[in-house]
Amino acid sequence: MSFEFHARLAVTGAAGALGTVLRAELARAGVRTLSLDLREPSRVHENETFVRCDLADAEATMRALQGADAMVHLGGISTTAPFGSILSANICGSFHVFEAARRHGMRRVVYASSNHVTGYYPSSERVRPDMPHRPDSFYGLSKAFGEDLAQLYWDKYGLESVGLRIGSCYERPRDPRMLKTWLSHRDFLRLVERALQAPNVGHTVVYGVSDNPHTYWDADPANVLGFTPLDSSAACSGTLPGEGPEPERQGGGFIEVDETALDP
Ligand code: NAI
Ligand code: 15L
Repeated sequence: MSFEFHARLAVTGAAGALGTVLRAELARAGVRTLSLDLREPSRVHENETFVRCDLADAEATMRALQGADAMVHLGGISTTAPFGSILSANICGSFHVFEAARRHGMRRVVYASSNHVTGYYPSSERVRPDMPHRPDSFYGLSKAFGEDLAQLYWDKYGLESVGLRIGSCYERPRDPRMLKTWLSHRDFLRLVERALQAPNVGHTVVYGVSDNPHTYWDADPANVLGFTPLDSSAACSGTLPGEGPEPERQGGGFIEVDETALDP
């Protein structure tokens, strides 16, 4: 991995699963990192400054992101949740983050979008990033908002961004659906590195998925970033509990959740 940063990289969602994986790699590469989260990460590395910050708080987010040259925006709610919490953490939070990037003159934002932007497509369909959004949840809807926000900030303010529609990023696939959606940690790190460093991305959206034998998505657009996956779920096929019929819709379990029923 060659994270060639001479300036400072901001990482939101630093204490989360992917933030933890990414910051460990940034620390190994000696990148100066400005980390934000609601909660303190279990470890703060050398070359890293941690700021506790609620992204729903515009002023605090603006202040916390001062001095960063680019950003990987991972922070927010990462699953289905009532609309009120999605609104503050993901929708307002992403707006504050992009606005801070603009005001502080950052050169690029890498945005952790999600496959749930298109989770309502049938499992039988192959989906490309340029096809219409079909979110499967308020969560997926907030990620669709984030992608459009990124497009607006590119068109209107020239702030470059890459939206990564991450599949299922875990150490190993955990269920049969993930045989199709899995993104290994190693491929995640390589994808983020390319998203930060590929030239002239404008506003680009790609699916983040490993080289699995079958997948729902056209992963080729990620080639424009110079990314080709190294890992595959093939070795895990036949080893997972409950292997059986695949979900009818790509979003799997997110389809079943009625988030309106979650609201207090
Ligand atoms: P995570 O839930 O482990 O981490 C998210 C972090 O954001 C948490 O540490 C949380 O404290 C922080 N956060 C939540 N609300 C916040 C707020 N208002 N202000 C500041 N920080 C806040 O999620 P994970 O797995 O690390 O995912 C990172 C990003 O990637 C998320 O945006 C998620 O939606 C996206 N993603 C992840 C996938 C995966 O397979 N892990 C798949 C698709 C998308
Ligand atoms: C996501 O967007 C979630 O953040 C993650 O926890 C997984 O559920 C993943 O999608 C998935 O679709 O498997």
